[in-house]
Amino acid sequence: MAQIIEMFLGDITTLKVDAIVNAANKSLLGGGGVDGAIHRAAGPKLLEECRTLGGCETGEAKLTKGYNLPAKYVIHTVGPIYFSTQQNKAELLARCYRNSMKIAAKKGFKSIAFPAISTGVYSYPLEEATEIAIHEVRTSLFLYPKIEKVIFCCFDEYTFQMYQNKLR
Ligand code: AR6
Repeated sequence: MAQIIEMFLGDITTLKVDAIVNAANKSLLGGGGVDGAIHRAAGPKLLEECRTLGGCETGEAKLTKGYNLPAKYVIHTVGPIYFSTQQNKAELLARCYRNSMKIAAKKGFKSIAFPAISTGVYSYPLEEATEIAIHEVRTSLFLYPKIEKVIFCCFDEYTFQMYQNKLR
């Protein structure tokens, strides 16, 4: 089966895929940015399920249903906070992508969409974060041939351009 990496410019909550990834915080109880958008679009039941998960460590990922979202599931992952993480930032960010792809593979998902994890409120420099995202997704696609499509969802033109350049 052919595997593809696509780019999308816009709101991740509009994507009809098996799972969208949320750039959450350790509490998993919501926040701003993409996290806020996902909770608003999914409805209050998402928060209810998140409360049962006991939070999430940086670099780890946890699964919930998608509720009112067009996506069936949400994979919540927690990226590193760039200026308060001293060591291992790149590895922690890489783990977000790796662990999200691992969950997708385990659940038999065929399509998954990622936001640019950590590059908003958490201030990870976009160029380095993009390189990590692409490298980890490519490696995981090789490991998990049943995942057919990965979408990099970019919320602004600048991020979209960066992914476009790095994907070449
Ligand atoms: N669809 C796709 N991407 C989006 C959307 C959206 N609707 N909204 C924002 N982005 P951020 P982080 C982009 O700050 O840096 C939250 O408060 C955004 O433009 O959402 O990992 C959490 O609760 C940027 O490119 O996530 C945490 O406390 C990217 O998503 C904290 O922010 C990531 O920006 C996590 O910070």
